[in-house]
Amino acid sequence: MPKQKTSSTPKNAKLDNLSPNLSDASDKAMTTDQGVKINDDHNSLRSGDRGATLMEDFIFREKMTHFDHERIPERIVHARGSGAHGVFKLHTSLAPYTKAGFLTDTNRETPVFVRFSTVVGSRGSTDLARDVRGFAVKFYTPEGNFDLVGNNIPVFFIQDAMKFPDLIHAAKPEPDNEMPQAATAHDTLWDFISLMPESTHMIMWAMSDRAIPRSLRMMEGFGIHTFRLIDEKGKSTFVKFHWKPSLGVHSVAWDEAQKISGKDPDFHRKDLWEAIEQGNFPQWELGVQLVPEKDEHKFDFDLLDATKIIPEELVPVMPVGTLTLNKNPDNFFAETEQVAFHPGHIVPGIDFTNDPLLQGRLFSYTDTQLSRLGGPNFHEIPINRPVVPVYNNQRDAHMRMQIDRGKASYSPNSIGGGCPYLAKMAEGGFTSYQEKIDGRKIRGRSPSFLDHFSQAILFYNSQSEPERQHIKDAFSFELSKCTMPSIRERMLRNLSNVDLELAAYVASKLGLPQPTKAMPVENGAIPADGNLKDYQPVKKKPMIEKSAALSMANTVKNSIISRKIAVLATDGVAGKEIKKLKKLLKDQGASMKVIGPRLGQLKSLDGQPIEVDMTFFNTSSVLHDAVYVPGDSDHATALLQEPEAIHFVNEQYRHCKAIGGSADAQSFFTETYVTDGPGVSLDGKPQEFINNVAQHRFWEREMERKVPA
Ligand code: HDE
Repeated sequence: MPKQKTSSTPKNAKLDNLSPNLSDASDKAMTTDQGVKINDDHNSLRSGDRGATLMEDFIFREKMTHFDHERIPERIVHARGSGAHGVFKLHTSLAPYTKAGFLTDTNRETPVFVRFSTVVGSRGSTDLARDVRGFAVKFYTPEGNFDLVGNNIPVFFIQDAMKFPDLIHAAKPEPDNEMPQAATAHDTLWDFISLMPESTHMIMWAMSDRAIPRSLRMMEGFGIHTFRLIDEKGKSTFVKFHWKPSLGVHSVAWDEAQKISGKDPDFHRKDLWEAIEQGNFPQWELGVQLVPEKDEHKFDFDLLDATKIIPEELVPVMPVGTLTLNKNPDNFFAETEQVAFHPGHIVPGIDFTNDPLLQGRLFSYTDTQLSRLGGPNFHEIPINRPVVPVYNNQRDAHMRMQIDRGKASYSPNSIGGGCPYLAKMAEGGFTSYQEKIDGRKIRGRSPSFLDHFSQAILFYNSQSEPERQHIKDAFSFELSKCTMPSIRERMLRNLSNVDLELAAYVASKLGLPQPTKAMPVENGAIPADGNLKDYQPVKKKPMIEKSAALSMANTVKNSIISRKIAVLATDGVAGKEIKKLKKLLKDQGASMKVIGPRLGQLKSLDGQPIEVDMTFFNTSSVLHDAVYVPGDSDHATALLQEPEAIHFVNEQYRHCKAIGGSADAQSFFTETYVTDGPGVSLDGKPQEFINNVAQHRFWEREMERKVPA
């Protein structure tokens, strides 16, 4: 048997804290877990050719035992994820506000590991579910690990962590039949949402296209909660963290998302992996919104309320550094699955606020790792290990890796010379911000948390016309899947407080009477003997009417980097045209795939063979960003023999993508729904086509013409 070369570790950006644990079996003999070389791994030990297997077969038993225990519990939420390594480079020092080295030292490159995730689905569920995306970043700093455990939506459904188990129980598949998987369009979720008016702002985002991203590389990220930055002197400044993607924020169409879920459930995961393999390293700018301590109460919302944003018009986002993802994990399980994030992993220079959602999270994340990763030593798993050594008196427990020397495992001690000693502040010892707190012990909510609609209204008012239509359609879709009329009606009452036209549209799709005025809502958060008045939602006049940053229509649209362009072809295609287009696209960072009736080569008009990358039967229009149909006219007519090619182009039209064609491919287009209009260039001008690709989508097309693809 020849020795097989296995894939070896890529040479770039190997993280120092992982390297002692990297394993590469190239040119190595197989061994047992005890290091004994194995001679036969295909046959178990048995008594004679046809006899029973022997208990003494330690090689079989070890292999099978390990296999039997391969799975660990998946995350309760955010089970489906994709990770990547990268680096964070600061360009603007925040030294006036914080002493955290990675936010003050512009010469530093901080290694990071990022995990993106969906929230509701199981580990094997589809990437394109309508859902919030997790955006969790672990910074391995010399002062210890800092985790920014955020989402791609800047607010959250609930204000108090106490309601999180309820929210998740409602969102997950229903308990009697475990359906539907990775979907919110069902009774229990909307039952809960309709009884929790505080969720209205977030549900507007979740029903918007933000919940169906084109790519994990094209999403914003948000720390959501207000945190604190702490400077050398102990002064605190409130901060919200933002990630802004260099490729802009883009989404797919809902019909497309549902089809991708069937055609390629790994669509996002694959997209991230391939971009990194191809050297199209995804990038984000880290931005901060800073609010001086004295301005804490200057807004018409509470900074501690996680259902609110600080509009960028009130406090601009200051870009401070760049995150670049440049290396795929070597092993999904060891890294992406075992990584343990925690909003409580902070470093000197950063501190918490009293946001009741954040406060609850500070308990939950360590607790969940105990059952998910099997004990309190999960920080020793290579992906979780800080890049600095760890010294303390924590000892023992499952799977302890560190071998602590000496007799002293307590403090104070004299036997160990008092070590590990306590670090003074001047040498980086963490001290908590000394916030003054003076209050009664209560279960309750501050009246400053009771405005549940103003920012939902602000969000809706800030959307472009097509974005609003998508929100209307999403509510109509989701609520139509609820079987209980009372849930739909209650939800309409909440929507009537956001926008009457929105509520009326959804009502019309649900066959319900259209609300003509804002209707009273039910608030399930009212305690049994609580003061009802205190818990009624209040509506304030928002400080601004619209915020440009909330609409994806205003995002970056200047690049075709990493876009996937389909070229439909069959025998007789104009080969030179394809090659020219391929070069043009490649020069501008996009990739082109020839899609034909079979794998192998096509005979081109000019005699040059054209390699087919994908076929009409193994790919789909929804997996490509744009389509081009080359000439000449005979080829275009021949292509009409492929019904999948016609469907391909119609579907691209329906999903509002750029469509290009050779001037002599007209005969093909006459048999499709594609004639002219925004994003359609059929006169063989490749640069015009490329400019259209950079625009991402032409949503206005949906308003004009419906295509039954
Ligand atoms: Fe999480 N969340 N969460 N969450 N969360 C978890 O921790 C929790 C919340 C977020 O890629 C769990 O390791 C509570 C907000 C991300 O590994 C768990 C509350 C935000 C990830 C948990 C929240 C998040 C998690 C499950 C309400 C955005 C995935 C497995 C107070 C700011 C991290 C785990 C990864 C994961 C609890 C709300 C983001 C159970 C109690 C708000 C990105 O500990």
